[in-house]
Amino acid sequence: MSSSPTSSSKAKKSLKQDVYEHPDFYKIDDLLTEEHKLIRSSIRDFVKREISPFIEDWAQRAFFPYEIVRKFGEIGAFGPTIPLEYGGGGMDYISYGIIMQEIERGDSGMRSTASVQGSLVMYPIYKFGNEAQRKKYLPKLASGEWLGCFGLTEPDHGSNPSGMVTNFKDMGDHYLLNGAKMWISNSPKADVAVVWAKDEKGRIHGLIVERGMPGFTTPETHGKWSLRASTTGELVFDNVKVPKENLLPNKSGLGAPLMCLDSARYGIAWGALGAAMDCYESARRYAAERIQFGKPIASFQLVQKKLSEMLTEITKAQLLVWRLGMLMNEGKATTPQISLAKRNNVHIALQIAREARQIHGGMGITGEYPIMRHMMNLESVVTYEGTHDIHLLILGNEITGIPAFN
Ligand code: TGC
Ligand code: FAD
Repeated sequence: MSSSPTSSSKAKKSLKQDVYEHPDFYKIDDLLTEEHKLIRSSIRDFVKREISPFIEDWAQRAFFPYEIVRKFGEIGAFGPTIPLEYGGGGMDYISYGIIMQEIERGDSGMRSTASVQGSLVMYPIYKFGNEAQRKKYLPKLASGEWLGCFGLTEPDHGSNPSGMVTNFKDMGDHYLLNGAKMWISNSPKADVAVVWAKDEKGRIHGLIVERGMPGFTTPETHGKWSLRASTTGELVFDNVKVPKENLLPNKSGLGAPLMCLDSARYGIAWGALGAAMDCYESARRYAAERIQFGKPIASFQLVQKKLSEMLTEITKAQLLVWRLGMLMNEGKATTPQISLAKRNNVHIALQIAREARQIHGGMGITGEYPIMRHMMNLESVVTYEGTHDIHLLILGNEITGIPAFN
């Protein structure tokens, strides 16, 4: 019987088994605590059990498995750094990063669901909300009873959110919200949306908008070739009456949503590394098993070059996020440091996915292996939360003191 991994039955078996173990060439595990390793193994087990066996089918069908929201709540994937009294995990930033890494190892779209809920919905309510808002929303979001979304991007204002036109007027006993947001992860299923809009003076504020408020709709965006297991849509506000108690009172201005983005971009730096490691491990195993010219393809220098370069970039990226996590724990991480890590790690993940795709030959384009799905997902990850070039400009501004955005 042939031992070729192109045999469909063997490929299916290996997909179901999900034998992933992470590469650790520089013994970075020695830098982690026992608690970090425990968190990693429990999330990894969850991904192997609840995501890996189904994700190819969900992605192929562009199906968002809504029941994953409750399951993420049960394993503590929502708001790991939010204090325990509000239902969060009360964990440090390395733990948060590890959770994002393990989930994105399974699928970037699944990580999107978790990081939007934690960093972009729970974080602003915790940070900029009052006590009544924290108590009302955070426990339900942490448990997965409610799903949230974050509305910053508009059809005509993506990289430049300060130009947003979504606005609200003070009507005495309520605010009247008008406008539209686009490309919003989770929106079609979300119970609550943290929406950024301008007041009558042009100042940006966060508002909590709830499903069911008349004039608020969330049309789904169809036809994506990326993040197909994540649901994406619009937020449309047509004279929506928002109660005054739904305004986040403790911070206004563009700095408020940008602070949320710092937290989410940090999680993405870890997450993209997870996708990169999955591609690398799959390519390493495939190269050892796949025979061409009478030998495993792993014996050819050009394949070894690809694998060596992948491991080099993964090791550098692992060190980068670990150090950044320590800075986050100390409250010392800066926005440009986060930009560097998000930009680098998503970039190397995309490069690794492309090289891994080549190592898998024709099999690399199928759903038998995770590569093509990771590659297509990463095309969104390199664009959202600030594009590759916007992060370059954030770094350029830091180096030179001259903003080159406009
Ligand atoms: P700029 O003039 O630099 O700053 C405006 C004000 O904000 C302050 N600020 C910050 N405050 C706190 N934390 C930060 N990180 C901050 N960064 C800036 C700044 O001091 C200033 O304050 P003030 O008092 O002087 O007004 O703003 P700018 O308009 O020039 O824009 C800079 C730029 C281009 C870097 C920024 O707009 C940007 O990052 N654009 C990219 C947009 C983006 O990332 N959108 C993401 C949307 S959400 C998303 O994609 C979710 S996907 C999630 C998923 O599915 O996983
Ligand atoms: P544009 O801003 O139009 O950029 C187009 C190109 O121009 C890019 O290459 C960009 O780098 C370049 N460019 C723009 N300005 C400059 C400049 N000054 N200098 C040099 N180059 C420049 N947003 C949310 O608010 N919430 C979400 O939950 C969310 N989820 C998303 C999910 C998906 C699947 C996707 C694809 C996007 C999501 N986004 C979300 C939106 C995302 O943040 C934006 O797509 C992103 O910020 C880029 O905006 P844009 O698509 O309008 O591109």
